[in-house]
Order: sequence, then structure tokens, then C-alpha cells
Amino acid sequence: MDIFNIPAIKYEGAESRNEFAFKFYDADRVILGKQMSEWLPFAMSWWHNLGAAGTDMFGASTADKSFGASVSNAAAHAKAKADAGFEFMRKLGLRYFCFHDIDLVAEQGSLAEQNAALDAIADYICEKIEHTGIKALWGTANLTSNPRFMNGAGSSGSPDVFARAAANVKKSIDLTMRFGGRGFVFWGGREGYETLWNTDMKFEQENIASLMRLAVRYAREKGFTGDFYIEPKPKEPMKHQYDFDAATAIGFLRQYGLDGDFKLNIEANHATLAGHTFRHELRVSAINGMLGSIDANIGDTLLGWDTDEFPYDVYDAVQAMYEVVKAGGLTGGFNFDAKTRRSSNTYEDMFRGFILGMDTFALGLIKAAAIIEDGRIDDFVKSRYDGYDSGIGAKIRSGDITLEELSGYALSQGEPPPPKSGKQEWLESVVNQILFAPLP
Ligand code: XUL
Ligand code: CO
Repeated sequence: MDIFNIPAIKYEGAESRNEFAFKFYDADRVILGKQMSEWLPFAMSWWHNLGAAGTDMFGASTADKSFGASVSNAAAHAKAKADAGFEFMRKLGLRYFCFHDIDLVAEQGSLAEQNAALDAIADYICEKIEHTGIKALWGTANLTSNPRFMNGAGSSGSPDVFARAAANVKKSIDLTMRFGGRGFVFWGGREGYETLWNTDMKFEQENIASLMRLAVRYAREKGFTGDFYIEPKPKEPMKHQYDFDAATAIGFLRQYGLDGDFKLNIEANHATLAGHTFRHELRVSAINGMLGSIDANIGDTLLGWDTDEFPYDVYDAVQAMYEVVKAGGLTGGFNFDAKTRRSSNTYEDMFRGFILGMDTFALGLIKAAAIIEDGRIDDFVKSRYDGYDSGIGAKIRSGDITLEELSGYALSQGEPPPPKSGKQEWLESVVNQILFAPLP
């Protein structure tokens, strides 16, 4: 029997007034040679969608995420969540999910007992994977919530805590592999500091890298061929987190020789917390060959924390999809690391959130493709640097030049002619023209 009294969500087109229909996400529609569903491998986050019930610092849960089970019975609740999750994904046409170990079944007892509880629910989930073809996009270990991780996991001052983190990572890799996962995430939750007075930053970063290296070695030996990801975030819960942003994470991966196995999972809300745009973080990842996966959400720029809202900003999504399409797509996917607002507290709202997010990214894709096909933006960017195609410019690009030669050239030329206009206003108006033109 169904848990959600809602039919499967279908594409009905931009004119539809049906709340429970896609207006723009048309899975089979071909855009730039690929189906929308291929450009946009959407995933459900187990934690927000099946777990988050609206609790905040000022008040209790507003939503019921028991899915008909008794929450005090961990195994029964875990099964009810899996039932709800697979029905939800099937009805929305989602082919992937993302999870932390302890999203699957509440933490309990000793490590051996917890692992046994995880094995039991994993058997149940594997049956569902077999029947539906829905798989994990990525898995991860929650190394932040339990008090033992209050000083971090890899960065903890305690080797016993480090060992426990390693055990949880090992189990989470096993689960990810059983669920056919494409990737494994390290989000550095409490890998950071509150004060440098008590922190050996170098020591902590070396240990985080060791934990990652051990995870890679274990997973590769077991035959895992997917990507590892770092998911950058600058702060919250810690004052400063080591994986601050894409550039910092890339530097870290290269410093410790992890760049062959890792890419980045870029989260929109984390980008803005770091003082960047979502697009900036995608571009930095892409030009370094490290754009792996996306946590699709949006923050509130008036608030200084991670609000994890469903993405609604089409302009933002167009810019993101422009970067993704230019990078040739993702090897990972688009995980809705997003939760409905506290007052959107019904099961129907869970569907409304995903319809909003999927339609927003579908619009982003349609309009990004239109910008690329229009060609004016790309032509302009190319022409901006065309002085480097020949003469002194070509020599600079090839590296076949010295500082003395450049100085001689500058002396012979006199004052350089004024640089070409950057034409920002025109480019922005081209984007608006395409954005608000009828849908192709
Ligand atoms: C926290 C966050 C996590 C990661 C997975 O800010 O984004 O949910 O995506 O640990
Ligand atoms: Co995230």
C-alpha cells in the first residue's frame, strides 16, 4: 500500500496549473544531444527528505517523518523510511539517492551492533534497488553528530576517535558499494577549529589526509571505481572548516597526493557561505578537472547559515547549468541537499519541494543551452583574448619569450592602446533577452 496519496508526477508543460506535475522537467526531451534525465541525474537526500522534521533551535518538529512506523523501534522505522523513500523516488522519476550511514537506521549500541543494524537495513534496501533500478549516487559517513566527534574525526586529537571514524568510513564505503554508488563523499563537518589557541592545523590536516588515503586504498582494493568527493564548506558547525571552498580543497588534495582519486561535490549554499557564487565554485572545479557532483540547494543571502532550501532561483540555475554543460556534464549528479521549510510540514510538501527543484534545474538547462546555441556570449569571450592568437600574444601563450624581450617590445610600442570594452551590460542584456524569450 502506498504511503503517499499522490500519483506519479508527470510532465504537463509550462501551461499546466496542476501542483503535482512538472512544468519544465521533461525527462526524455533531448537538449544538446542528450536527454534531460542524462544531463540531470537527480538524487534524493535520505537525511533531509526522510529524516528532517522541522526541528530548529527554537522549536520541535513540525512534520511527521514516522511514515506510519513507531519511531522508537529503530529497525521498523528504518524500513518505513526505506519504503517511503523508494515510493517517493519512483513517483518523481528519481534514479538516485544519497545517504549517511546513520540516516539509514538510528545509531545504536556498540559498533558491532550498529554494523549489524546497518547490514539488516542494507539487505532490505538492496532488494528495493533490485526491483526498481534506483541506486545510490553517493554515500558518506556522518562524522559530526555523535558527541565523540566533537573535536572532529580525522582531525580529532584522539587516535581512538580517529579509529572509530575509520570504522564508520569503512562501513559506509561497504554500504555505498552494495548500493551501486557512483561516489563517496567526505564533507568535513567538524574538520576545522574554533580557536587556533588549541589547534595544530598542520597536524590535523595531515591526519585528515591520512584518513582519506586509507579510505581510497580500502575502496580501490575492494574494486570501487567511482570518485571520492570533498564537499567544501567554509563554516558551520565549526568557525573555520579546512575544506573552505573549491580552491582550498583542490590545494589540499594536491598537497597530499589525493587529486587522482578525488573530485569535488559543490553545494550552492556552501558556495555563498564562502563568499562566492555557486557558479564561481563550479568554474573553479571545472577548470581544474575536478567538477564531480552537485548538492543542489540555495541559501538565503540575508542569513549567515546553511538554510538548505530547494533551488528556486532560475537565474542562478541557468548560470550553474551553463558551467555544467560547458564542462560536458557531471560524472556524479544533482543531490537535493534541501529540506522543505518548517511550515511546509506535509508529505505533499516533500513532492512540491522536488517539483520546484527539478523544474528550476530543467529551466536552467533549457536556457543555458539556448545561451550556448545563441553563441553571442561565447563568441564575445573568445574575441576578448584574440590578441593572443598572433604576434607578441602568441609568444606569451607559448612561453617562448623572456621578460627582457617583453620590456623591449613595450619600449618600442609606447603606451598600449586602450583595452577593449568588457561589455558587461550588453552581455547581461543578452542573457535577459534569452531568459525571457519564449521557451524553445
Ligand atoms: C552539510 C551538508 C551535508 C553533506 C553530506 O552542510 O551539506 O549534508 O552534503 O554530509
Ligand atoms: Co551537502
